[in-house]
Amino acid sequence: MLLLLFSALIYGVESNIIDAKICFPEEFMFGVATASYQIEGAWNVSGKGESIWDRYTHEHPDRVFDHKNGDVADGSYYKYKDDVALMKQLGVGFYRFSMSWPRILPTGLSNEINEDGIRYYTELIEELRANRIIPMVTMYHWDLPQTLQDLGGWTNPVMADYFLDYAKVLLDNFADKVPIWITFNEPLSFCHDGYGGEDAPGGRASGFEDYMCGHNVLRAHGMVYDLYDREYRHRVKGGMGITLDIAWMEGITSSTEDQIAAETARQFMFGWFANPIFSKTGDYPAVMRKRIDANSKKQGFPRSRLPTFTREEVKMIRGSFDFMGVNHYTTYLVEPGDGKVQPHPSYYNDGNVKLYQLVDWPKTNSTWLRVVPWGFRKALNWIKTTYNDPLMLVTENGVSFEPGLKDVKRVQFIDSYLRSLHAAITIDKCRVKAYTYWSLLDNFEWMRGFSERFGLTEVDYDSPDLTRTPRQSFNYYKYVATTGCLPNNYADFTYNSV
Ligand code: GBH
Repeated sequence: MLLLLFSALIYGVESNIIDAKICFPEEFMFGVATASYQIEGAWNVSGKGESIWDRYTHEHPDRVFDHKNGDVADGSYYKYKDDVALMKQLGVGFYRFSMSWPRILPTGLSNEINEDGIRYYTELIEELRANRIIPMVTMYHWDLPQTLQDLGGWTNPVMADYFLDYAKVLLDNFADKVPIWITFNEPLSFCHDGYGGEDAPGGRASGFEDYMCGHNVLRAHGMVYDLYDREYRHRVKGGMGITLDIAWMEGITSSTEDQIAAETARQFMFGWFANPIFSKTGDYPAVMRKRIDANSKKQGFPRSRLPTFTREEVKMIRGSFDFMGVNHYTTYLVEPGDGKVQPHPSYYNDGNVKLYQLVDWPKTNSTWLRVVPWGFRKALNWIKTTYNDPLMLVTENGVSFEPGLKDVKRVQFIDSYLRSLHAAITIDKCRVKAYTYWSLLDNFEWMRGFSERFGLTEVDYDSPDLTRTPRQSFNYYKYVATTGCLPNNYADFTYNSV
């Protein structure tokens, strides 16, 4: 007995020496993220215009898993001070949130500014600054004004001009108070899922409208960066980038075919938007150009379904960043598809790869999301080598589990992904300067409604005041955000511990 106790003590001491504490660099920042439609509610209050998500969820409640919508959501339009108080308690250095285009410009156009929209975001930013939390603003997180969708939305080239007008309103009002700007959140998601799939506006013209959307979004991004560069940068302190989603694509075997398929998948999913902005050459990835041109021809189209940039556009878009925003959640295994060109075009047929996830990768509450921490490190390294070592901010990483305050699985998820990130930074020298957990709060999870919970904070949607209660993971993340280190034993972070 004594001997056992003694050896346990030795083991404890030894393991403390061996497991040196994992700490992030001094200047590394921790934050949390949300997005306007997912949390604000107040969908038709004080002059706000209708967005495509308002229209879509109202017209097609059946398409949303729980038939719900963001009309009320977390009520953050009213409760933003509670949200900031939570962040203060959490000890994060910054808050990534998005501005609602139709709340600021109800018709989408800048000749009519909704003063209440400006007031709301001004007060939110002031509340953050009063609590020493840096605002990081996403200009567009998917809630396009419906009026602009009536013109074709992102498939219409004119949208780039209207986005530029909108961006100018934001910069005129907030550039001196907001140091970090993100033009778009995940163009792959809102172009492909929105115009080629099931998300709002529900275009479902994959292989066609999604490419048009991507093209106009890239042009819009380049134009807004150029505006920032010319008219704001010299008088404000800050920078601008774009946020792209990278699911890590790993060859299913080390065979050449599988490795090529994995690289093709990376180019179609990430390179589509990253290559025009972050590569030395600019423009679309060669493999996309080649495949979509060839498939279009075989399908009898007189021109490629993938639009072409002018030489000036390639130049304008190339290098239009101060940092790369990276969203990362999960990993897939890749092998080549059947190689057949279908008569009916689609983005998936153009890419022609098969994606898998292993059954022994831990499940979450989202079918697409399995827990694969090592993919994070690989993804960051691939970005580092492919795009010449850009400065990166992780703008989202998170996980959904069933409701409940004792979310030890979420603690495990964050801890394992942070270890992977730490290795990428300290061992591989990836230049990552920030990590953002998605999300501060449970929120409206798009087509999954409120059925998928990503929050460090639980929201009780049955209570009249939408009560917010910190989960165990909130306490864990508080330790990380305030110390910059991972706890040696995260089991210490029980629900009652803070
Ligand atoms: C992020 O996207 C979003 O930026 C954020 O708004 C969202 O709340 C968060 O993820 C959590 O989901 O259902 O099989 O069709 C992450 C990338 C791309 C992941 C679309 C889910 C749909 C898969 N997302 N994808 S499926």
